[in-house]
Amino acid sequence: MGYFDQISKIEYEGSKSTNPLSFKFYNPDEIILGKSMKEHLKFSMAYWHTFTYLGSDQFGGASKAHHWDKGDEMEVAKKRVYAAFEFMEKMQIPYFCFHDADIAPRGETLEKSNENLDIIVNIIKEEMKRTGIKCLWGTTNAFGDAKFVHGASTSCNSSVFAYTAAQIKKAMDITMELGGENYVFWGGREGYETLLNTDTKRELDNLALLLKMAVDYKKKIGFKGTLLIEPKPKEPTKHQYDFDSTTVIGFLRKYGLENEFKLNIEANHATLAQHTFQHELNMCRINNMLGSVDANMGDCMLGWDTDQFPTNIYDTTLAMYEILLNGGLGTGGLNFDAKVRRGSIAEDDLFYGHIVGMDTFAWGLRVAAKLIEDRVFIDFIEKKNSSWKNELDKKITKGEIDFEGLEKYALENGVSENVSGRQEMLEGILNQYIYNC
Ligand code: XUL
Ligand code: CO
Repeated sequence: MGYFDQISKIEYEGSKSTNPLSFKFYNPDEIILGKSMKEHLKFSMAYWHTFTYLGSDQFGGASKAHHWDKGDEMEVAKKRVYAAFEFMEKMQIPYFCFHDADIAPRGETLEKSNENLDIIVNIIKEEMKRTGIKCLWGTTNAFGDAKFVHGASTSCNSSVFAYTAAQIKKAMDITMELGGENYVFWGGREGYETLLNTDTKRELDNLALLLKMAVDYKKKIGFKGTLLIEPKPKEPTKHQYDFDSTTVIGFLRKYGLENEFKLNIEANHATLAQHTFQHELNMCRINNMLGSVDANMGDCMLGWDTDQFPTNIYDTTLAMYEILLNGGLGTGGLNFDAKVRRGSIAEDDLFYGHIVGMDTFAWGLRVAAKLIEDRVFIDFIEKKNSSWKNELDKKITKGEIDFEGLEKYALENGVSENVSGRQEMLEGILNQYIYNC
């Protein structure tokens, strides 16, 4: 007997299907630009939102009572593994991501917490073997517990720095044991509330020190996965140090860590930083730093991280556009860091959330591939920049001309005519591709 006996495997039925428990656009084996949809998209389930989050918010407690959540903490943790793998199998989701604290209860001591982790990791390993489902990435939760009140690696308390390192060490060990393809750093408490009590220089130096130690440890144990940093501008702290992609890239370069890390870009974090999802992906792509994606969306009426399932086709199209131009995500994938709403209390709501997310990305992939095949924006951008293909261009880009030379050029030639940016025309074409694909 399983935990979702009332639901059978979700299959592709096409866009006209009236069966809500089917894929309308996600057709895993369909080939797009020479690769199957499932290879392009590498979907992953976030363990925390799907199997640990029970609906609590600032104003109320749990709203969801999952029927497998019965027994003591360890029994619940074990049952959740079986429920999670059955869910992923039925959803055709080939990967999962986890925090240490999602999969096993914390014990009274670090030793006890690690013991609990080892027990659950063994069960997860068996389920991975049985199903062929893989681990996209693991991480540690160094933000929830009271000890992280002043930060984790950025804490003013050096014993908290040590504890953080110990948690990361164990989380990296188990991620490696589970064959994880990446390891993520999201600094939930690595930031500040006020500069009146914060030594930002020391905190940033310490964050870099911790990351350096993590790189050393990765090499020592032979972990082959990619290390990823996940930017977020605020929440839970007022200002998070890993504010957005360009801040993180600058930080990594300052401390000589740019070749050791890539970035995990989350859609809702991008919009909290007042950027589009596409902007963040684009900044990573042009810096060769795009590692993986936390696929979700926010609510533009709200100023916090609502972590909703992605349903906006415009955003997924432009996200997949950047991902395709990047040549894919390498070891990364599309992790649904998304939760069904507090009021979505039925167990099958977990399916509807993932179905709409997978379908929206699948359609986005299809549109993005066509936009690239037809070179719609590529050719336009090339044409717009065509003035950079003359003699002046060569001198500027090769550093063969200085201010005096440029002044001479300006005095002799003035400025040639500008071309139109044609934004509205391009937006119309984008809509046309979305409708017709
Ligand atoms: C928080 C968030 C995290 C990270 C992993 O906003 O996105 O869940 O993805 O710690
Ligand atoms: Co995330």
